[in-house]
Amino acid sequence: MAAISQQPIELYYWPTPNGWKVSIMLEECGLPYVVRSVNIGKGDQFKAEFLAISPNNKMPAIVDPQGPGGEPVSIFESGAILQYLGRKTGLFYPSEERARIEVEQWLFWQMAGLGPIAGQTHHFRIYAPEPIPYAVERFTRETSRLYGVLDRRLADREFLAGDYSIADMATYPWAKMWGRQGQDIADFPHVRRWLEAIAARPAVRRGIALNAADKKLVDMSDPAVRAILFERQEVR
Ligand SMILES: N[C@@H](CCC(=O)N[C@@H](CS)C(=O)NCC(=O)O)C(=O)O
Repeated sequence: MAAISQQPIELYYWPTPNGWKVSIMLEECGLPYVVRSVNIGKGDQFKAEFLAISPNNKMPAIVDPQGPGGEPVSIFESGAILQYLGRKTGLFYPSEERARIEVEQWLFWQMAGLGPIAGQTHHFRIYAPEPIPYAVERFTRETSRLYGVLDRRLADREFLAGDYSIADMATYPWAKMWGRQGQDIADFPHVRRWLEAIAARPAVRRGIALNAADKKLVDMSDPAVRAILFERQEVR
């Protein structure tokens, strides 16, 4: 393992699937960290100091006071953070090129596929102000297709890409929410087995439990919260 920073990493975080990817990785690696809460229901993601780190106004983000060359570095986008932490620690992200390609394919499959599609599925099934059947069907069906891809991938292997890796950590927090995505896990037995194996990991439990009570602070039926999350376009 590479030398690990003794100064805690600052984790800009709110307890959601994208936040959990990074809290799980930090816990798995045993890296010291401190949480900087980003209450996305209150609009913390639009504060100038956060935008300086994460210009896309989304968490998670990190600041590692001992980044490359011993100098601080900030990173946004959960996939980039997982890769960085994997390189920094030498854990859960192999350095051998073929093994790394395997992990990256599935990491990017989550980042560009399952995450955004399942996010829209949540939106149209749960948060849209009125039902739009075409959108609900379109995203639910595409989510089903992605679970099918995941199930076939997991049919003959324990984890997505070789050993347990950042690809599994990125995918698990979204796949564990299959119920909200209109899926029946009985249709995907290999996914179910994999979800259970990952859920049993103590570091995963700690990562998912991180500041879990904060979730109650965001009431998605509150018009002010909905305006921040679904209508706000610019920094004011
Ligand atoms: N691609 C980004 C997505 C992050 C993301 O969507 N974060 C959401 C919460 S899960 C957020 O911060 N939303 C606040 C907003 O949209 O204003 C990543 O993986 O880091």
